[in-house]
Amino acid sequence: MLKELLNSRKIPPLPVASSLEEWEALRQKLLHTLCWEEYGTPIPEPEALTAQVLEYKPRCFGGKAFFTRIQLTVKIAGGEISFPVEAVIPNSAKPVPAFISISFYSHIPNFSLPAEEVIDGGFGVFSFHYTDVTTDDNDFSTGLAGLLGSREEHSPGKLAMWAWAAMRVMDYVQELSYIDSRRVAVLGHSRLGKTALLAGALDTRFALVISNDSGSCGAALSRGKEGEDIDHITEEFPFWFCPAYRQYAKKEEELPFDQHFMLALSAPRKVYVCSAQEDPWADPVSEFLCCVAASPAWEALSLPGFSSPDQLPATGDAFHEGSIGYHLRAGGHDLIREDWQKFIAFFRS
Ligand code: GTR
Repeated sequence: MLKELLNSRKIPPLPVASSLEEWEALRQKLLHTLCWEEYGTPIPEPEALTAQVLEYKPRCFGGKAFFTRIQLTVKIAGGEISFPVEAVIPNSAKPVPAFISISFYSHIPNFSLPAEEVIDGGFGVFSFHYTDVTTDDNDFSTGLAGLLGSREEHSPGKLAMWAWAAMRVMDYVQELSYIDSRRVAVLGHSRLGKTALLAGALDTRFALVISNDSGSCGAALSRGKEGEDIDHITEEFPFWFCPAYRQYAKKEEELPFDQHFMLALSAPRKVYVCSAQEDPWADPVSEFLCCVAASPAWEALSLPGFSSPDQLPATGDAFHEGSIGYHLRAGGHDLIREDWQKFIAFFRS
């Protein structure tokens, strides 16, 4: 039944490779196509990066963790930008794994980040507010956007800029002695879930890539998708993408890829997709099918892919056995404690 459903979407077959070397070359080609057509060409690496500690609390959550707030300053050819990053890290004798959260909030904890629970799980968490990097609108004259020159057909959109910022946080994190930099996940919800997927595709330092309710142009197949489609999203949020992407509005069938390519770009690392039952705009079915369709990338490398049953999941089901994790949560479009609990369990597995 699932196979038929997927076949009915008529998505392009995913190119795969059986050796890591071949896959990396292919992955770069696929990444280039996705960036060129959808998110815009990647922003170059920075020339310099500095971090200034603004605040440090050696003991929080009863002494289980410490808190820091730093100001990250990044220099690129066009100039310099600066944005704050907050972190809560377990007070541990050994380096700990961590999440980098691309966030709608400026501070932690917050409604979407149960920091104490993350600490208790043995993880640190770094978080930055996405609009501190560049605004979420058509203004390309300020913040990071203002440093990148004129906006052309294939220039990076705002998702690519926020993804770039997550990579700069990783530049900082990988130098910290108290973090196990081989175990750092990138995570975001909704538009920031799309952003997390792109960051994970661009930067293989992320061991796990987590998309929460990212939907259209994130973890959901575009072909046959319910709710938000390319026409809606490029009409309302043209600035998230490169201008050229608009040509696929109502012409999904002409895309040379579908979003399962995006999920596959995380291979051979791990990726997690979370959907919410009352989120038809994102379309949980198209997110689940996208996981099924991305699975061959791992399988070709003799890694476990997506161990899906032959049916759509019931609410609460999580598939943790493979390299792709998935759960469908009851309730609406949100990132909540229950989601974090599943991410933590998956990251540990
Ligand atoms: C919606 C948008 C979605 C999703 C969401 C969000 O308005 O249509 O693609 O990203 O915003 O970011 O909250």
